[in-house]
Amino acid sequence: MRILILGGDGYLGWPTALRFSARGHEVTVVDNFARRRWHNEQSTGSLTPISGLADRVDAWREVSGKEIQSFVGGVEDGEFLDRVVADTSPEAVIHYGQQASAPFSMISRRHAVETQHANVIGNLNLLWSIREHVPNCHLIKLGTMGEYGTPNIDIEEGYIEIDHKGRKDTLPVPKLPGSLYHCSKVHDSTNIHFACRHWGLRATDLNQGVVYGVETEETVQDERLLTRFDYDELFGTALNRFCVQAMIGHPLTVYGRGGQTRGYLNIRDTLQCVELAASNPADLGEMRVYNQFTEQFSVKELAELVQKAGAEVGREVEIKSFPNPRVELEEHYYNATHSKLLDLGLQPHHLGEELVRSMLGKIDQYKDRVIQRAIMPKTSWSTGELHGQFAERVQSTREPQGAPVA
Ligand code: USQ
Repeated sequence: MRILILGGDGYLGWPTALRFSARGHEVTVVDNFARRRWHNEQSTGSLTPISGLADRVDAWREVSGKEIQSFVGGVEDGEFLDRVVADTSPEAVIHYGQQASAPFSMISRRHAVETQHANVIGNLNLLWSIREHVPNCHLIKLGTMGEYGTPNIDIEEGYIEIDHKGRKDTLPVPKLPGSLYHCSKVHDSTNIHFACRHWGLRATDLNQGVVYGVETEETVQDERLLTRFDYDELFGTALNRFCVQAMIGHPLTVYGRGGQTRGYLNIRDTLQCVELAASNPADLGEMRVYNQFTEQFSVKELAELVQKAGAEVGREVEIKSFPNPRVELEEHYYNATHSKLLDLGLQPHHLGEELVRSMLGKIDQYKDRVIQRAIMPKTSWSTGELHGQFAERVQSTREPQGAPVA
């Protein structure tokens, strides 16, 4: 299959490119190195020493004998993207090429605008390029579980049957995004749904949970193939951050009460899910939605898991509650359906002490590269005195109504 991967230099994009190339697909990657630039702006970086894209591509050729084609440019540039899509004529486009950090989108107006411009306009450009050049192509779009937020009812996979005043319809699940980044993904879903309904395009929106892990089958084959691993307050995600904190003797940064529950998955399972979506394309005119995660955890549960695994490798790990920089529910009901990828054959890697121990071992190799200043959160969802009162009000008006946290 001819596969175009947007964001092919990133944490997930690069290992995805390797996976499809290893399986014999014709892979092209596009990236504008925005993540590397955003790290430079903050004087932070990947824990793992990552090569430049051209060096990675050369290393992969040496290791596997396979070629990955690459283009440098941004999806926000519609003419550039149009040329790439016309030249490569992909059968599937996997779109990771977005600003993926919730805290980044909340730093300032500039960061919010940059996020929504990169994400919403980039995705819109892509929809037009597919429509113009490859209308049969399957768009595989990385969405997020955070589009749904934390409603006090079960979360369905994209659509919900609603019975209202005696009439029924199946409609997109209502969305409650928790950051301006998450809002951008909601806007993308609306635009993709429109393009499928009105232009007959085909798409799979993969509403992914929080990803953790350092390695995949292909990246372990050569140090030059390593993918990036972020642990800073902006781009690092909960479990990855906790593992780094454990290895450098920093207290685990649980925000607030730690009851925040999300869906999580291993980076190896991201690759499986994307492969399953690509080999089972949506129908023309259809926007499928898959909830892409394998297990639910609260932040507190993750911290306790890292503490236990740390003890097994001789580390005394402290768990500490820090004032929550975000406005979010810290105790809530959470039960999200996630059966469609399992039905297609997903074999989850479950998170346990053994897996965390292996992450800690890998992180230990690079712990001297950790920039301590990058760990503590500095980005507040809102500012000023009102923040605390508002966050409290959010919490008290939306306490769970008797239902247990699943
Ligand atoms: N959290 C802590 N301490 C930390 C970091 C995070 O308590 O040091 C808490 C957050 O407050 C939040 C939860 O952990 O309640 C998850 O935060 P996160 O930073 O791991 O993930 P999030 O900001 O939600 O975003 C990440 C990815 C994003 C993806 C999303 C999936 O950066 O690209 O879309 O996970 S989901 O969470 O399902 O929306």
